Amino acid sequence: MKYGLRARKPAEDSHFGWENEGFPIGNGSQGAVIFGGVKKDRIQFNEKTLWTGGPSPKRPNYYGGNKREKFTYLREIREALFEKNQEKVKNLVHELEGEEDGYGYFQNFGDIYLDFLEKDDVAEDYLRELDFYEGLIRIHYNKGKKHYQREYLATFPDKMIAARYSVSGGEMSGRIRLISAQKGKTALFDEKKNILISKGEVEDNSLFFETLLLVEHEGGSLRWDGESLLFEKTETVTLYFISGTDYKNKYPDYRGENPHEELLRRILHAKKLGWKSLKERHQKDYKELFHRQSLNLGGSHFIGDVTTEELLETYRMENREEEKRYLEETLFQYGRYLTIASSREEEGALPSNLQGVWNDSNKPMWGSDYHLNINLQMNYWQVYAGNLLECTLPLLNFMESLRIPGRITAKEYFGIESNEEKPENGFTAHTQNTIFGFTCPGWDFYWGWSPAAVPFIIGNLWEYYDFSRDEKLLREKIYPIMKEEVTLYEQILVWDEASKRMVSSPSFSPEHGPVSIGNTYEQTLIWQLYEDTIRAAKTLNVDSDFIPSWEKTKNLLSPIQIGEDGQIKEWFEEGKLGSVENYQKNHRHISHLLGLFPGDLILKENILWMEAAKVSLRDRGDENTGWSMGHKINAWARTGDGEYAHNLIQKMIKSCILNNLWDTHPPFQIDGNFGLTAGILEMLIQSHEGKIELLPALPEKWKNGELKGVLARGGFELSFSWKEGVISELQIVSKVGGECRISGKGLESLLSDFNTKKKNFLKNGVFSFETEKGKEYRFTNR
Ligand code: FUC
Repeated sequence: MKYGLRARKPAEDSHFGWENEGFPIGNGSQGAVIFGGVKKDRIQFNEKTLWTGGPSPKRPNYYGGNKREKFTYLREIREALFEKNQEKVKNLVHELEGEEDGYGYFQNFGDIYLDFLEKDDVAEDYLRELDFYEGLIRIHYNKGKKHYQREYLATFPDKMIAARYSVSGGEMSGRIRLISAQKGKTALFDEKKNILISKGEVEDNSLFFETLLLVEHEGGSLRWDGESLLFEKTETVTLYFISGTDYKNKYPDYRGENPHEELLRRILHAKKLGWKSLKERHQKDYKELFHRQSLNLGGSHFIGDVTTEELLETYRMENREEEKRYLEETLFQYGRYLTIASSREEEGALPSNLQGVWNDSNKPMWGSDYHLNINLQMNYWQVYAGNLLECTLPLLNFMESLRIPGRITAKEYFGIESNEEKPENGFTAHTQNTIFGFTCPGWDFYWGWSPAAVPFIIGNLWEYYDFSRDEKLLREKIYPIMKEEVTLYEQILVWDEASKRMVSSPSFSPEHGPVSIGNTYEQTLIWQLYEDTIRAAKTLNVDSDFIPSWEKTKNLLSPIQIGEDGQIKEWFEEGKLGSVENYQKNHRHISHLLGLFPGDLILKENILWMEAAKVSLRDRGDENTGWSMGHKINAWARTGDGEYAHNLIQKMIKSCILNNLWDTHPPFQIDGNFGLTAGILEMLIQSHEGKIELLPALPEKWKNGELKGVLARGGFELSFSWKEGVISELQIVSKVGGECRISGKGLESLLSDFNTKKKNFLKNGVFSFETEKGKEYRFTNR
C-alpha cells in the first residue's frame, strides 16, 4: 500500500473506537465506518439525508426557524449602535435570534453486524488497511489453518456499499444482523427477493427511511432465522447495501418520493453486476479522480511496514524525517480521499457536513450540520488546487437551495422582500444551516448572527469558476447567486458618518468581541463579494449599468484598518490589540484575516497590510482546535512564511490528529482535514495575485519534491519538481487558453530559451506568455 491507513488490530467496538480507530469509506451520499473485528465485525453506516428536524406533522408551524418581522428591531439596534448605547444594544440583539425547535440533527442510520462462529477474537497476522490508491479497505488475518480476507468499498457509479468476506483453508459460519439506529425498528426478510429490509419513519419528523441489504454466498448455505441471516460453512459472503429516505431538497416540505423502488432497482443491479464488476466500476471511477494528483515531499519512497499509529508516534517523538514526510504526504492525500468519499455530484446531492458523511450518534455536536461561518467553506478549500473541482458541485446546489428560504429570512430580519416584481431581491443565511432550509440566525445572537456567512461561501463558488473558467456555469448558476447577494447588500448597508464608510450593522465577529458596526469580518467579506461579482459581470459582459454603483459601494467599505499595535483591527473601535469588550485572547476564529486567506484583499505587494496581518496572526497564537490550525496554515502560507506554516502543520499533527488521521475539534470534525490539505497546496502554489507563484512558502524540510496535477486559477494544470528549493522541471497544460503569468525560484533559467524567443520575460521575475487552449508546455533543465 502506497498511501493509506494501516492498523494491526480491529477498532474497538465503542464510540471511542469509531472516532479514533474506525476506517471510513463513502460514495458521497452514503458513508460507513468499518471496525473489522474478528469474532464480531461492525459496519456503522450513514446516508446524508437522514435528519431529525424540519417540517413535520408534529411541527405544522415550521417556518425555517424564522421569527416574524424582526427587522423593526434591526432599525432600533442600528440607532443604538450609532448612539454608542451598548446597554440598549445588548438588550435588543436577542430579538435578532431564531427558533431552536425543529433545527434537528444528522442521524446515525444504523449498523450491520457479522457475528462469526469463532471461539475467540484472537487472530494471527491481522492487518487492516484503507488504501487511498485503490479506494477500498482490506483486512486479512489467519486463524489456525484458515486464512481470512475481506474487502469493503463504497461505489459512486452504482451507489452502493459492498463488502466481501472470504476464507481459504476452511469455511466460515455466523450470522448477519441489520440494526436501525432509529427507535424500535426491526429488520424484515423478503424471502422472495432474498433481501433484508429495515425501514420506518423518523419519530421526530416522519421522514421515511429504508435500508436494503442483499447477501450472497459461495459454498455452504444462507437462511433467515426470524432475526438474523445465518451463513453456514460458506467460503465467501458478499454484502451489498444501500440506504435512502424520502427527503428532497425542495422548499417548503423537503419531501420527495418514497425511495423503495429506486433502492430496489439499484440493489438488483448490483446483484446482476456481481462483486467483481462492481469493484472494477468503482475503482475506475475513483481512480480517475484520486490519481489526478500526486505529491512527494521527500517521503514518497518510504516503504515501512508501520501502522498509522506508529507513524504518528514517530512524528510526535522522533526525528526520522523520511517517515515524517511520508505522514505529511499521507495526510495530504487523505484530504483528497475524504473529499471524494463525502462529496460527489449527482442530482440533489448535499455537500459534506461537519463530519463529512460519517456519524455514529443521533445527537452529534452541532447537529453535524452545515456551519457557514468557516466550516463549510473550509470543507471545500482543498478541491480547487486539489484538482477535484466536480466534488464542489453539491455545495453549489446547496447554496442554490438556500435562496428561497433565505429570502424569507431576508424579509423577516432585514425587511427586504422578493416578490413578482423583484424576484431575486436578496437572500440571507447565518452561522448554522440544515438540510431543511434553516437560514435564520441561531437561537443565541452571540454565535447565531452572521449574515456575511453568505458572501463568505459565495467566495467558494467564485473560486470554482476562477479555477475552472467554466463560463457557462458562471453565467447560469454562480453569477445569479452573486448578483442577488450584491442586490441585498445594496439595500442593507448603511452610511456611517463617523467613519465615513458604508457598513453592515449590527455586526458580530465570530464568535467573540462586541456587537458593533462594520467589523472587519463583515466588511472584508462584503468587499470580496463586490470585487468578485464585478469581475464576474465584466467576464460575462452583463449588468454594465450596475457596475459603477457597485464599484462605488465597494470603495466605501474600507475593510482594513491598522491598530495601535500594528495589527489588523478586528473591530473598528479596537485601538490596542484586544482592547474591546469580550475580546478573547487566542480565539480560534481569525475572521479579521479572511482578506489574507481565502480572500485576496491582503496581498504581498501591500507590505503594510501584510505585516499587520502577521502581527494579528501572532497575537492569536498557534495551538487551537483542528480547523483553526488548518486555517492558520493557509494564512501563514499566504504571508510567504513556509517555516511558520510547516511548524503549524507539525503542531496540528501532534495535537489534533486522531489515530485514523481524522482531525479533531474535538470531536472529530472533517474541516481540519481539508484545511490541512489546502494548506499544503497553498505552501506549494498560489495563484490569487494575478499570477501563478510556485513554491511561495517552501519550508527547508520540503526542499526537494514534486507536485503533479495541481490546478491554478485561470484554467491551468501544472506539474513541477524542485531540488534544493529551485524548480527543476515544469509542465503547464492550458485548459482554456489565454495568458499565463508565472513566477518561482529557478524559472529564469528553466524558461531562458523560451524567454529569448518570445521576449516576454517581465522585469519583476514574472514570466508571461500567451497559451493555446489544450496545449501542453514543458520546461526542463538540460
Ligand atoms: C464554529 C466554531 C466552532 C465549531 C463549530 C462547528 O462555530 O466556532 O469551533 O467548529 O463551528
